[in-house]
Amino acid sequence: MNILLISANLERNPYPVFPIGLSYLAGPLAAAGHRLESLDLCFADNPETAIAEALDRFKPGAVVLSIRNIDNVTYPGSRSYLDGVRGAVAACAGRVPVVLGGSGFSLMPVQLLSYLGGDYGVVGEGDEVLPRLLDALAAGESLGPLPGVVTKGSADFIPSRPVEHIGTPDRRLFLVDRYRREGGMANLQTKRGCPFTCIYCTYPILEGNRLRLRPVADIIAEMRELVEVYGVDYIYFVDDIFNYPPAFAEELCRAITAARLKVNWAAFINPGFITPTLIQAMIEAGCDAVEFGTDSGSPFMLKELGKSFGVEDIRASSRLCREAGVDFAHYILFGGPGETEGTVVQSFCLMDEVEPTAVIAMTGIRIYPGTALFRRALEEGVISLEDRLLEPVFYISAGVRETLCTVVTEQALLRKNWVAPGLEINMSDAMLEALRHFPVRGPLWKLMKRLGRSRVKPM
Ligand code: B12
Ligand code: SF4
Repeated sequence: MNILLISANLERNPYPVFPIGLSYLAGPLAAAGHRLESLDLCFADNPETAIAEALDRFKPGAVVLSIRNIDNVTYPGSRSYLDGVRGAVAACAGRVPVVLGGSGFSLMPVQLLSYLGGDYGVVGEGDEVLPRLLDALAAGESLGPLPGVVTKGSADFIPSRPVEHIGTPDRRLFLVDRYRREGGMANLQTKRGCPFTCIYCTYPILEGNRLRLRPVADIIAEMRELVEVYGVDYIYFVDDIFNYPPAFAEELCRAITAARLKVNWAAFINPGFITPTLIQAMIEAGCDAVEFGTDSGSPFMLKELGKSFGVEDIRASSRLCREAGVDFAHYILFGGPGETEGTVVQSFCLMDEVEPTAVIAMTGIRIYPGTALFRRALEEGVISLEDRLLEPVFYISAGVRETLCTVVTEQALLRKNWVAPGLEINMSDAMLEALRHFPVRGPLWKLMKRLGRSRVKPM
């Protein structure tokens, strides 16, 4: 069967992100005998016209539409992408069966299938479920309940089993070079899953809480292909946590070094699992920037948010990065349960002390079904069971609900290394567009160091 793979992600901030999820599906679908074409709406002048043209020419038997993001998870300044996705689905509807999937879709699959108007949805990993679904459609079989599949009108679904052998994405149909030019990098996944239990986080819901590691040899081969075939010189590892388990991260870094690949890279890091040996191994392997999912500088808030590390880990891991000369950013999430002006100040103080290259601050925490924060918000009456949450609702603790944005704005403006996307501090669409013209490789926040040090003495 002809299958059209559509990436519906139009977001170009902080930079256009290669549709790695869809490229993971291309291999298994081609192996099942389907003929594939891809259409990336990020670079289409008019997405709906581009879809109509592709349907007329390629005449697919099914459309596979990937929904990476449903909104920008930013408060204030929230932006929903759902109208655009709905338009893309409508451009196919009635002409060809449409299967929806992707991380954004999987967060609220039943509601989204109904709202967006597709025929089928796949929840979570599509590598094994999607070929099964398309085989059944191609054979004209009536669909019994397939694990991982939501069908139009159904109110529930049976969860699928996690993929045991994570393969290698097939990028041949996709615009690797365009993303390299416009986004500056490629992306790569070394494992799936997160065993931790931060109260607001969807990653364990999306990828499962059991770690599944890819064979190191497969990762090296994929990196080599990116560098030698596609001319990539910067990679972002999209793992939920790159440095967990630490032994695997170290083994991988040693293998990257041994492979002598001319490539630099960045990744999400947990402050709890960094040792001098690991950071050295990372740097030798080409790492030049890390992003810590720190969330708070307050010991009380770290506990409330369910973090697996404490303030001492934040201090120690920051010191290791500074001494090793690797750029590092801390992500701070303000407004969680129990946040007060006092705990907000503690986060500013700790960041002043550990002097990261950049601090990325979010005000308010988006509430997603299935998380502990969702249950807490229900108990507190912040949301009700009737709320669909397709349009984002943000949790902001009662203690700072009225003042959070003002306090964070005042304090962040005093510091040169703070970025607060929701408050447009050191980050706006126009600024990102301008920054892209600088010769920076890797995350744009690395440019913050050119702005010089903070204007305040540590609080
Ligand atoms: C790494 C990451 C980033 C990195 C990306 C770096 C890079 N160069 O790639 C950075 C930090 C830049 C980033 C930015 C953003 N991100 Co982000 N990111 C992630 C993360 C952790 C992994 C994404 C990934 O690559 N996964 C690996 C691939 C292989 O998995 P996948 O895409 O999910 O695909 C699988 C399945 O979903 C499925 N599938 C995919 N498509 C389809 C289609 C069909 C039809 C089917 C059947 C199946 C299917 O099969 C695939 C293989 O199993 C996810 C959280 C997570 N754990 O998923 C958030 C996540 C995707 N990000 C999210 C968001 C919101 C953003 C931003 C908008 C945030 C912001 N305001 O800046 C931006 C958008 C950037 C952009 N231009 O699109 C949200 C999206 C949810 C939402 N509310 O919309 C997520 C889910 C995190 C969350 N909050 O829960 N992100
Ligand atoms: S915030 Fe990080 S460590 Fe915590 S559950 Fe999410 S991915 Fe895991």
